Amino acid sequence: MSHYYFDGQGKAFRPMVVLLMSRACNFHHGAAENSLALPSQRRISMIAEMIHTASLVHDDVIDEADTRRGKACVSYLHGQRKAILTGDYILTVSSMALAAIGNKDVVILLSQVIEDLVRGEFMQLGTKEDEDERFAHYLKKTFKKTASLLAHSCRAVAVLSGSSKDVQEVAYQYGKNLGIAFQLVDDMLDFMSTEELMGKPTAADLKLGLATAPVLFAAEKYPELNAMIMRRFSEPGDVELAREAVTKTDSLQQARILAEQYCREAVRQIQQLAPSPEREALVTLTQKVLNRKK
Ligand code: GRG
Repeated sequence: MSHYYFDGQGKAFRPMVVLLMSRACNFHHGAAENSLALPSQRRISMIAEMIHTASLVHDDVIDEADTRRGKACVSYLHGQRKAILTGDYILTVSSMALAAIGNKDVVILLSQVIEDLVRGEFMQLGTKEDEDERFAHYLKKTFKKTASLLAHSCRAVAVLSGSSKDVQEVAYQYGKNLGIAFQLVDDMLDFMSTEELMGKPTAADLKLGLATAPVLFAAEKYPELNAMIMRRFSEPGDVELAREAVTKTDSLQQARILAEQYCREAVRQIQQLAPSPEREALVTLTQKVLNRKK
């Protein structure tokens, strides 16, 4: 069961970012001749994907999902108890791999990710009563659920490259901004994409009671959405009305503009490193995140 998702069908976005960041930092730190990722940095890239995969397995239990990556999810096939243990097992093996690197600072960074993932998931279970606090709550949740893993893994490989605190901060800020943009696009795609392409049902967030950026923007024009957000779209017709409000307004465009702002900041950060093919790839990646369809 723990091997089930390691079949090459995921996008492997996190390991790709971590490996590029490793090489960009190594290059910046003076390894111009040979900026290949170190074995410890390669391990971080694998650990990042393992933590991500463990959280997906648990997420599908929480959401009672049927499908993931276009196939039946572990909890659907084997039941919730085995899925929880499978997620625990993947997380355990990733922790063993992390400890084996033997760097205390890196252990602290990646442990923070696990705390953030759980806290982010808890934040998602609640809805802020005060409408003015909802967007800030959403962005904080987004950082914890999605961006923290990229931010902390990028910082970890910068630490392993022997980089200065300033470069470590650049790596962290790149991962954080790219991660928030990635989730904003994910939330847009939930309204735009087809089930076939995403490998999971569309408008899934609304059906789960979640108000993401597009709905929060739409609520500025249609204040009647606020009552639906508060009751987590639980009454008949709520999901359809919210979906309609998103289509009738420019809220998807607003979400895109916000994602673009985060990508611009990611680019501004990474451009502080010495120019290298990997640094350029990290710049290009921000465009790919904005234009992705799945
Ligand atoms: C067991 C570590 C652990 C955590 C438990 C359930 C939970 C707490 C956290 C859930 C976090 C979660 C599922 C965040 C969503 C992040 C996200 C954008 C997933 C989709 O990522 P993609 O598009 O997926 O990169 P692929 O399938 O390509 O890997």
